[in-house]
Amino acid sequence: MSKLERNEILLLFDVDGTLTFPRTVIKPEFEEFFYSKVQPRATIGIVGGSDLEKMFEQLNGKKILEKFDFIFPENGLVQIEAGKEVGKQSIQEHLGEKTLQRFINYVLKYLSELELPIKRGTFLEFRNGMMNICPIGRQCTREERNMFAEYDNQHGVRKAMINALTREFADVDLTYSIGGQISFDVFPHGWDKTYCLRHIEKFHNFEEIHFFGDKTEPGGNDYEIFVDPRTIEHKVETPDDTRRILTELLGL
Ligand code: M1P
Repeated sequence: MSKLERNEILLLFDVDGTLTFPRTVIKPEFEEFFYSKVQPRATIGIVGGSDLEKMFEQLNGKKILEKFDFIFPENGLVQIEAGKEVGKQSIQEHLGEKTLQRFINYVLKYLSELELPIKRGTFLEFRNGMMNICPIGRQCTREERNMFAEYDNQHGVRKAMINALTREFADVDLTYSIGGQISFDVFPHGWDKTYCLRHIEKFHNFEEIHFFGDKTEPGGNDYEIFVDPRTIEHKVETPDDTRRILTELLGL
């Protein structure tokens, strides 16, 4: 059981699969446990692949800006501390418009030639520090999402597309990771979830930084921060695992 003071220990959490079930809202019992028991005992932060809007949707709105000491949307390419945005990265500045368009055009062409059981809208979501590519389209319903996730498990649609992009853009500083059910994220090398540690190290000095995540295998978007020597890693499958580990860690 940790004996550290609140300001000496940082707990960093992935969102999907760790605080919530995939792309769903946090359960009220878990939220109550988290804010009443965990938050008083440790500095807390979230580091998700999603953008801030999706974090609001999944964690019950803007109150997270007050509740969490750190919020790191888009792997920490956007940095929010004590409710205020303190920094962000820009993928278009990093790649330049010419390379960016070469990439986007290839993605659109690839997707236009891809046959799937169904397709909806919003195939490429352009964010601050990354792009999110979704073969079925982000506008699908929950049933359609679950159906595609199953189809992708069997047919490896996302893996095949990542392989094609890796080959085609071997000359470009880009890497790919699967963080959710239906899409994958694209960003420059090193702009994975370890990016948030750059901000933490620069301004803070915690005795221990713990990371909780589910997509910890190579290619998953928790992998790099999970194996990073600066974090103490906790692999979870569901929010119930997160709760169990927190109870042990903090002696709740
Ligand atoms: O937070 C994990 C992932 O959540 C979403 O993935 P999907 O819609 O595929 O379930 C996306 O926001 C993705 O960027 C993110 O990594």
